[in-house]
Amino acid sequence: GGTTEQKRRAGEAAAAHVEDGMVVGLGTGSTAAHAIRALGSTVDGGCEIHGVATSFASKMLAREVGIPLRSLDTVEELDLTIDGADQVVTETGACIKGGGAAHAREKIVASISSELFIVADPSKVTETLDRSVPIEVLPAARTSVTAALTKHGGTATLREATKKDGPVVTDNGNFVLDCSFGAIGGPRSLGETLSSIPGVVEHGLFTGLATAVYVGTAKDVTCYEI
Ligand code: DER
Repeated sequence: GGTTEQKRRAGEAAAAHVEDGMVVGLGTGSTAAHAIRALGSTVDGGCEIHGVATSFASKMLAREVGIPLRSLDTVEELDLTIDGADQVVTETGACIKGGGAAHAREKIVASISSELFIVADPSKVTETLDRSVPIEVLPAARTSVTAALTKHGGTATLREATKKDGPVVTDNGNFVLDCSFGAIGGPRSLGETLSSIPGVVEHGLFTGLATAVYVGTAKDVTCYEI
């Protein structure tokens, strides 16, 4: 993965676009965390915004840095969401998310935001998505979904927790399958296939959502408008 400096530059560059009065989606992960911390300083400076968290993690960090929060079920639309990615194609904004198992709520928040700024370090940038795709599933459907994914050429593994016995359990109480498909030529159509499998709550292919990608380097930031 990237360095703290690269992540910080990406997060802070995206956060700089937040204006007074905005409702801002607060992404999950270490890169989005830099944006959340930057927004905490903006709020300290008198900027009046409301944040909508995408996970317990981002909610707790937002509280820590003093960003007033709205719960997702109280908003119909947001001005801007800032979130990270596990892999991103800077030309199209297509990305794989879900490394933090927060992609179900992240996608809801992103889908009702006017703008979605993906923040990343260079290690996340690729020409073709080829990482495994995180798929949140109802626990009861883990076996049936695994079988369906195999039929679609995927190889799925249940995401085991490290500091808890048994599988990772998402903030929504579900399991995560990490499914590799090799190089993904058509992320939108693969995403539609994954969404059609009964028991799939949400997959980590984000297409047609990002409006900009901020890639932080050691010295500066590159912004790719989508
Ligand atoms: O879980 C997620 O979607 C996160 O955004 C993740 O993909 C990126 O986390 P990172 O910024 O810590 O690499």
